[in-house]
Amino acid sequence: MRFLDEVKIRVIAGKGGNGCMSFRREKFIAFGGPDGGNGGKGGDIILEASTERHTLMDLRYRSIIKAGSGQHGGSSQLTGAQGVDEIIYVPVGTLIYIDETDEFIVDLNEHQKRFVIAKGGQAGFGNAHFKSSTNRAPRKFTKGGLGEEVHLRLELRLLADVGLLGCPNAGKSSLLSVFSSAKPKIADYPFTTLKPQLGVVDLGEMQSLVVADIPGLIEHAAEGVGLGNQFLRHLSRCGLLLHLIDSTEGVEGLSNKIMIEKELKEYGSDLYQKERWLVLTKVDLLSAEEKALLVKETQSMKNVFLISSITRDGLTTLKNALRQYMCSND
Ligand SMILES: Nc1nc2c(ncn2[C@@H]2O[C@H](COP(=O)(O)OP(=O)(O)OP(=O)(O)O)[C@@H](O)[C@H]2O)c(=O)[nH]1
Ligand SMILES: [Mg+2]
Repeated sequence: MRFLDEVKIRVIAGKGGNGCMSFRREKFIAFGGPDGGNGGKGGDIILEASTERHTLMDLRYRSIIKAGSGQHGGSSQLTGAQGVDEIIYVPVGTLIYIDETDEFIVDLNEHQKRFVIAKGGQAGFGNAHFKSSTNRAPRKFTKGGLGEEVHLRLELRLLADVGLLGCPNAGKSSLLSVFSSAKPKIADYPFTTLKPQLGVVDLGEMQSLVVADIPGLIEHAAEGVGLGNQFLRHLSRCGLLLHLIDSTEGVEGLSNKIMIEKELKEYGSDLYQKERWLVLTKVDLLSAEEKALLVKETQSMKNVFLISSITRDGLTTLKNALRQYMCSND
């Protein structure tokens, strides 16, 4: 299944029901008077965030979404029923934009947060409404208004505290799998991860944090190469990025670091400016000398961690640092 994190839809709120033109006809009453009822208001289009949705996938097949129309008014002052509202459920973290202008409208960043994106048309008035002391038999009535119509772009940005960043095969998903109860796919070929995944890391003492694992990045990702930069947006809400580098790559690993930093810069200053820690993975594959050399090389750098998701080496140290980071950012 494809992960869909951007979708365009057209929403049309319901039409208002027309007012009715009618006069009371009763056997022994000569002039019964106007009794045409008002129409019902058209249904609204409402967007609502839900933790039960994880992608925008189901909206892909619903490019036009309409709310119910209000019913017309009837005689005997009968008011038409209101049109049924249409509620569109989206994942928590969905941003709503007007497609044509790219105007940002709302960030549905909390479960059950709602927003009326298109209002239903107003109800028409029946002729009874226009009755006055000077006009006792109005023939006037109004039609219901059209519902609002909007073209929207919905963009999903995952809500995570910490984002994992790195080249394909760096060991991102492996770290997520030992850190959290998430079960991402892990394999020794690049681009195993095709869609972002979240995992909750238990830090103890009632504390937890959400980690986002995104597909691997390669050179020119910011211009759309590989799986492109579409997934970088999911890191935009993370406070901290863990930059994972395969420690067995040696010097080449360092050039990958520079490459990824370049991609971040090109994607936008926001990501580049985020706090970033260096995590050297797969240290179980290094000889004692190689490991010692790596420690020496990175000695002067701040926030460097050497880990192995297989032997669990260094994981406690990393977790403790994350706990401290979360406490200081509370
Ligand atoms: N020996 C060893 N192998 C590891 C370790 N971490 C990951 N691997 C292996 O490295 C390969 C890639 O791991 P993944 O976790 O799938 O890497 P990824 O960064 O998620 O890769 P993409 O999803 O393709 O971007 C797999 O074969 C893992 O078993 C580790 O700490 N030690
Ligand atoms: Mg992966």
